[in-house]
Amino acid sequence: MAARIIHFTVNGRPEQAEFPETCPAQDVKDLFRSAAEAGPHDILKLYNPKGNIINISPSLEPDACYTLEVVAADCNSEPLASNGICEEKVYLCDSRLQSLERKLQMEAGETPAVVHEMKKQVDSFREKLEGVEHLSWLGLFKDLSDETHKPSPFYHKRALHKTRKECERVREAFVQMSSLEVSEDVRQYLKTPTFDNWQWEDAEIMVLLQVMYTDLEFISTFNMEPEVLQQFLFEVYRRYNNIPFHNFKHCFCVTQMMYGLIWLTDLRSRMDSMDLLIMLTSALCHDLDHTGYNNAYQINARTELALRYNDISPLENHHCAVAFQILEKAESNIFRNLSVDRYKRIREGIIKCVLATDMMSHNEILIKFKAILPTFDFTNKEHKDVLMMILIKASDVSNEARPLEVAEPWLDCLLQEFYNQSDVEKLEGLPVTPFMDRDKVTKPSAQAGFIRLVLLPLFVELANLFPCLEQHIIDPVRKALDYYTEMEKQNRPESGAQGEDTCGGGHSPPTANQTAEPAAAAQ
Ligand code: BYE
Ligand code: ZN
Repeated sequence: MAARIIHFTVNGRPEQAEFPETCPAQDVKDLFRSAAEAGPHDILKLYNPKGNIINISPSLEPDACYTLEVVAADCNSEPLASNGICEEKVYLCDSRLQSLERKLQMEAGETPAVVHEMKKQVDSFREKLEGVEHLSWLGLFKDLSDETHKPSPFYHKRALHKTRKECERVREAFVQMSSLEVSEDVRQYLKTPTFDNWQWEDAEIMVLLQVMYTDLEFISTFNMEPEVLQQFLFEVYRRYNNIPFHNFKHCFCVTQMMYGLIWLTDLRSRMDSMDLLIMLTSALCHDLDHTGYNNAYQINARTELALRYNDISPLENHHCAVAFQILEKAESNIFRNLSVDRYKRIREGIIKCVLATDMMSHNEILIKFKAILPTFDFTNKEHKDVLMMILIKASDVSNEARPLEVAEPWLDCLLQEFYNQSDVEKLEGLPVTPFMDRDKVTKPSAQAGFIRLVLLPLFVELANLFPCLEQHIIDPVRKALDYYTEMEKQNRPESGAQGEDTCGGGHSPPTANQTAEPAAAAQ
């Protein structure tokens, strides 16, 4: 069978095709398509030496020299010029190849790995959102209720405040109970750090707070009227929000630890009752109207509080301001029978104590305390001020000094509040606080780090001044450290195995930055 050889150039490159004379026209076309490296959707143009477009067919002349051109089906691509090699042509060719590659990738259904990874992260975040009730307005929350929520810029403030009904119920129960005598056993138990807050209802807790004011003889010493104290306690109860951690029960625990420390260290024999009144009332008020989002969030989200307080301890300033709003009302002003001078001193003391609970100033206060320890003098006002700040700070973070059954649920509550914040930070595109990120923090490693780096150094200094705390506070805290260190080991995959990196590397102690508020709270 006679073969025909046709000469042509494609992209300036000389080529020759060979096919039998009886070859079907389609085969010849396919042959030219291959020579031009053209895709199935590309258009081929064949020019004869005169420059006219002709059909690609078996009857092409062997002696002539043809020119083949490829036109991309993609109308954005320009046809390739046919004569000579120049930079422009190479560029066009390259961009055509890229567009072809993209098309091929899409047609072949090949999704790049990075897209897979992003999809996984989006799916997992959606799953998390589906479980967050207060974000239900997003339409993702998996709940049977058919209530429709509208998007609101204040969604994180939803269902935060106590309802009127809830408050009335607790107030009635409290007023009824407050006339009952609290047994001597309970009064003694209330003075110990082993006290279990989880056994008591809110109204009962208010009675216990009343017992503290009574047994420290504040009512008689400061001429407090029982109804005013009750109204004050009720207002305090009312202004703590329904959030996982910084709620009324936390306020009670901190106040109860302060009360316990006063008795354990026999502070009544070393400080005057004004100072004790300042400390107990500060503890009671120290987290008023906390919304469950820390200072870093307030500042990054430019909340009303951050704007009002110019980013300076917005939360603590707010807690304190709410306390004095309550005290501004005569019916709930427990200091209303005190002289102006005494009220001034109390106000100054409460402000100092509540602002000291901002963990941003943790190191500063601890350093001051260490410096005065060797010459500590209970008659020195500056020394006393630092001690009062250290005592409220210690009470505030003292959960781990309590029995394990009491302390562990508190840690779960705190992590719930932290995780919620980081979820909202992700949703709002704000910087995510690392120790609050549920993808980065594990309970045992975070808490072991916190105990080692924050709790023990604080309590050890305090025990230098009050040696009895070694037994009542430091021992249980060390037990908790062992407990979480052991849990951390159990959680950790066998050494050598590839495991999740948790909170700054499970094998080395996490840095204070990742586990504690002091450094991490910095923006
Ligand atoms: C502190 C600052 C703000 C609010 F994740 C609460 F490991 C706290 F960092 N408190 N209060 C008690 C705590 C505790 N923080 C931690 N453990 C506590 O027992 C550490 C955190 C769980 C984390 Cl410091
Ligand atoms: Zn607190």
